[in-house]
Amino acid sequence: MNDKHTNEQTRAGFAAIIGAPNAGKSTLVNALVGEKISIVTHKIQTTRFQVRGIAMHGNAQIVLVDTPGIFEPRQRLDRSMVHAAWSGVADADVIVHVVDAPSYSKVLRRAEPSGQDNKSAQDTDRVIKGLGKRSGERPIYLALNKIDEIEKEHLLALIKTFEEAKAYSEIFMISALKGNGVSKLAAKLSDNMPIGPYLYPTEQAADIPLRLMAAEITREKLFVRLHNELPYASHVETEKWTNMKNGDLKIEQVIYVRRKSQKPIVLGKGGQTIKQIGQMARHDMRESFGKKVHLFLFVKVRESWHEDRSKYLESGLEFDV
Ligand SMILES: Nc1nc2c(ncn2[C@@H]2O[C@H](COP(=O)(O)OP(=O)(O)OP(=O)(O)O)[C@@H](O)[C@H]2O)c(=O)[nH]1
Ligand SMILES: [Mg+2]
Repeated sequence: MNDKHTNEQTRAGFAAIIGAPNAGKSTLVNALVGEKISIVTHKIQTTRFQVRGIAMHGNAQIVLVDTPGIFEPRQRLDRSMVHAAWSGVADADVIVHVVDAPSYSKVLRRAEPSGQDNKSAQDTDRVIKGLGKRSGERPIYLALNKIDEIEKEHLLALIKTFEEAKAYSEIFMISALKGNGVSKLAAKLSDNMPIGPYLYPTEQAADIPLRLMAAEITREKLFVRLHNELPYASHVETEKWTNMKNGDLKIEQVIYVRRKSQKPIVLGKGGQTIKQIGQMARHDMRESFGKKVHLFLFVKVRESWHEDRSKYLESGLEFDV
């Protein structure tokens, strides 16, 4: 009796966040959750697998499914990432398509878009096409992101273009980074969650194993610290996780690179680079896990880690797609 009463009052469901690489999907998920649960970098293809963030909004629980960017896949890891992104859409109650508004606008206006802008616009068109096939009866919202970096007239022109396409239930203008428009979007998402009991404890912010989250934190620092020197050739694995007697955490991780020549890049002169990566990662881990962390990083060369089935499965990626 009591249960039924609760069910009528609460809402819970899934919102898939999709879009081209670098659109700001993970930034948006973090903003909606109110905590950093998904890693963010200035580089494309940061997110490699589905990460679930959990946001409470009034009496609604929104499970946000952050997905890898959708792009033209070439290699196995690419295919698995794009597959993971679309499968996030398959189970969702609502879909949010995030678009980098300044970048897309540049391409439409032919205002000297960069190669990356052009590529990103093609990826955005790929998402629009893919959504057309998969929408079903569900609402699809467009989130024009990074409005802190676009002029108003260009934004209005962009909205008009998308309105004419009639592909979206509603268009939102947001800055995931600064927070503009985020709560309005959250309200809309919560209204569209199906009525039902909560899917997670209300205080839980993420559904990702802690070992994996720790590996993601280190991968973010690796990307941030090494910029273009180590493009996607790395993978991080938490090998050992020890709860120490004094309450601290001991975390041992391996950074896999594909080539021998990449190992000294990660280590840096006199081990300086890996030391900095470790310091930054340890800082974030302390924030995320609420405990002092003793972090040990090792670098190993494994030419074919990206062809290793187990490395895919542990992060929930499918290998044979
Ligand atoms: N100016 C501005 N930058 C933003 C905004 N949202 C995200 N960014 C930046 O855009 C870059 C990419 O953000 P991410 O959240 O990693 O993008 P993503 O869509 O998750 O990227 P992938 O995981 O690679 O597909 C980062 O440098 C963010 O700081 C925004 O509202 N305004
Ligand atoms: Mg991401």
